[in-house]
Amino acid sequence: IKNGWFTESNDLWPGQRTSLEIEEILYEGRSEFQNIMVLKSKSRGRILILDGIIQCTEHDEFSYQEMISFLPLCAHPNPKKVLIVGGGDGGVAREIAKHPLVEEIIQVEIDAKVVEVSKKYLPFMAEGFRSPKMKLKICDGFEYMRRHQMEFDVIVTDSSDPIGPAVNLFTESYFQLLKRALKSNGIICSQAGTVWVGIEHAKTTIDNCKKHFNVVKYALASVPTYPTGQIGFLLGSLDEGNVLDEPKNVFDENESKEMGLRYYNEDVHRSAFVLPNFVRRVFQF
Ligand code: AAT
Repeated sequence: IKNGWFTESNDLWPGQRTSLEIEEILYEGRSEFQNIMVLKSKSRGRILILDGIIQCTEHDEFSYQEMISFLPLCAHPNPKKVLIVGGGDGGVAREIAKHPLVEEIIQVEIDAKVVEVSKKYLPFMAEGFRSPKMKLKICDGFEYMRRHQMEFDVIVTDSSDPIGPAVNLFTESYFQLLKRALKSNGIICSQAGTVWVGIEHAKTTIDNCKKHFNVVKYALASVPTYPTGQIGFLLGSLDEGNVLDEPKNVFDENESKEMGLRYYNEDVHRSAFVLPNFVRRVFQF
C-alpha cells in the first residue's frame, strides 16, 4: 500500500498490476500459511488479500462464486453431496447451500485464520458457514482427498493461484485423487486462471485433468478485479455422456431472484463454454 493505493503484482502475470484506492486497513496479520489483509476500498467495497493477491472484492465476488458453484451443480442431474476445497471466505459455501438439491456440504480449508478473519470482516460471504448443510474441516485439501473414495457428486476447488499451499491443487496426482473421491457420475470444477496471460498454465492444468476425466471443458467469467478482468474454470466429468455445457436443472427468473443469483442463469451457463479461436487452438478443444 502506497499513497492510499493497494497494488497487486505477481510473476504469474508479469508486466501488469492492478491498483485499488484504499480508505482503510481493516485487518492485517500473518497465519501459519500466508499473509492476510482485509482492506476497505473506495470503489469495490471490502477486499480480501492473501500473500498480496486479491482473492475477492465485495462488489464483484458474486460473479466468481456463483459461476464456480452453479456451473458444476447445474451440470449434474442430482448434486446431493458436495465437497469444497479452499474457499476460506465462505462465498462458495454460501452459493452451494442455495441449490435446492444439495443436502450435504463438506468444506476443507487449509487456513483457519482466513475463516476467522472472513467471519469478522466479510460477513456477506462468511454467511456460507452458517448453513445447516455445512461441515467445515481445517486441513490440506490434497491430504483430505487421499482419505476419501466414491463419496461426492460434485467437488469444487476454490483454490488460490498455484503458489504456496495451493501448488498441489493443479497437479495430475490431484486430479487422480479427485476422480477417486467422486461417485461414478461425478463432476469437478476448479479455478483455472486466465486465458489472457499465462494461458500455458491453464493448458497444463487441463492436460493434467484430461488424463483422468472423460469429459473436460473450460468456461469463462468476467471478474473486473482479477488479473485481466477475467477468470476461467475447468470442469471435468466422469460420465462420458455428460456434455457439461447443458444445464440439467434450471431456475426461472423468480427462483433466481429468490436465490439472490446476480450473474448465473441458464443462458450464461451455455455461453460460458463458448471459447474464442485462440483459446480453442491452445486447449485443442
Ligand atoms: N472465494 C474466492 C477466493 C479464493 S480463496 C482460496 C482459498 O484456498 C484460501 O482461503 C486459501 O487459504 C485456500 N487454500 C490454498 N491452498 C489450499 C490447500 N492446499 N487446501 C485447502 N485450502 C487451500 C480463490 C481466489 C482466486 C484468485 C485468482 N487470482
